[in-house]
Amino acid sequence: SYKFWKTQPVPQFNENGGKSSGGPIKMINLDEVPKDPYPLLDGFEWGTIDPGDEKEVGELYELLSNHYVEDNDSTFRLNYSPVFLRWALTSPGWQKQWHIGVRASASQKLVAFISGSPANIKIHAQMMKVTEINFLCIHKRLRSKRLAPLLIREITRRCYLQGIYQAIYTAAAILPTPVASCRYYHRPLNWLKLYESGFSHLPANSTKARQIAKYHLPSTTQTSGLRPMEVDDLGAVHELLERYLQRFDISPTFSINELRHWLFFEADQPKEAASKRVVWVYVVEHLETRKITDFVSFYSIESTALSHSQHNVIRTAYLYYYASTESTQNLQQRLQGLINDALILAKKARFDVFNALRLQDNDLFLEKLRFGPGDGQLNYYLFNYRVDPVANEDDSDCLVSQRPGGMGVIML
Ligand code: NHW
Ligand code: EN5
Repeated sequence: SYKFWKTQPVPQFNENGGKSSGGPIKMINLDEVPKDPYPLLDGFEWGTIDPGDEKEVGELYELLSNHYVEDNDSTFRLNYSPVFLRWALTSPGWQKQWHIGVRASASQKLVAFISGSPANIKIHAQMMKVTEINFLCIHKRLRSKRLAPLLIREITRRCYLQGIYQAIYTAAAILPTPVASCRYYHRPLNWLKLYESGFSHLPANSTKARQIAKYHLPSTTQTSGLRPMEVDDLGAVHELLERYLQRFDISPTFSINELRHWLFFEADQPKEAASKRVVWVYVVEHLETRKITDFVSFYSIESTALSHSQHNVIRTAYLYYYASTESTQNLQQRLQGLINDALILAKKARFDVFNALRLQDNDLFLEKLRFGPGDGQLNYYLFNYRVDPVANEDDSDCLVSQRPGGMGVIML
């Protein structure tokens, strides 16, 4: 019945048939924003996590690796690495006070967390500074005590005090009210391991050998001019991506500096972190003009296998941003080639599966490249902003846009 969410400036499920027009839901009066943190449960205190402090990142890693998101039947739990967390929490403009922890006063043990990171998004023609909320997590023994609403209220308060009145977030949970809802698709790279760990089933009419053959990939990439992105490509990739993202209903916009962080964070990492790489980026350089015509990227998250099996972890590559200069009539073929190369490169980097959501232009290649629908969906939400009802090509009875091309935002 959404006792908490009913009180928040988000569109409610039954709102006047979706006729209200787009814009902020509530104007925030700074005089009414509390200047002090909300009181916590007895025995607990607010703290922050400094992503530059190895010990504190270790504590956050410990909390998330044991208590963060699981799939519907608890076969796997997402296991974001410490380097990944540092990457996610240190984008340009990040603030320590938006990485909020809750500690047990006596032991100082970290028992809950929520993070906010600054971002800019474009909704239709409207540019907006927002906070991206992520890594909301409560220790399993502290669940169902209404601590989540408290964390959400506290980060909201801290955003308001910084003059940020809107937020974007994703969740598998269904809350009032998604702006888009995207299914996960999975492309096996190491089918046998996925099968042995309960990630993939053996279809009734197939055999292990046929499944392995079905997902076989060539050992070398096929797009001519494809190479790892270098720092000097940043300007070209920035231009390419900004142009490509323009046509989505909701999309992020990046400064060059932000894009350097999201695509080139690795370069700043100590050498010993190389095995824990988080993001892979490739560009296509035209052999004659030397122009960058396309790029593709993916990032790494492991999942812990929770039921005893011969495998402890699944290594997953997630499709991240990509862009192409190809015009509509050639885009499909171009993307099929480009993403297939990403599959080949991910397999070489020893990933077990390649994930993508049904958004952006992914419909142009998912089926052809043998991605299959997963059992999970990701819902996208905006806080304190109503979006004009979005045209829906799939299902006119559904409030939530399933139109794949409308969503350009990717969240980690
Ligand atoms: S989604 C990942 C969320 N984390 C997990 O699923 C980890 C495992 N689960 C847990 O740790 C990515 C707990 O179950 C959590 C809930 C913490 C999920 N988002 O404390 P109570 C993100 O990080 C509502 C929002 O008793 P709990 C995005 C629920 O509907 N609300 O539950 C985060 C109910 O409210 P209702 C969620 O199980 C976005 C209330 O929480 C939710 O002990 C946050 C119950 O609270 C979810 N994923 O803890 C919003 N799951 O109204 C940001 C449940 O129904 C908003 N709930 O009574 C913007 C803020 C910034 C604004 C700035 C302008
Ligand atoms: C915050 N920014 O449900 C993000 N994963 O489909 C947090 N299923 O991996 C929110 N259940 O379908 C994250 N295999 C929300 C996602 C939560 C995790 C989640 C789903 C997504 C998932 C797998 C494993 C299911 C295990 C049993 C799945 C089928 C693969 C098959 C391969 C061959 C072709 C058909 C599909």
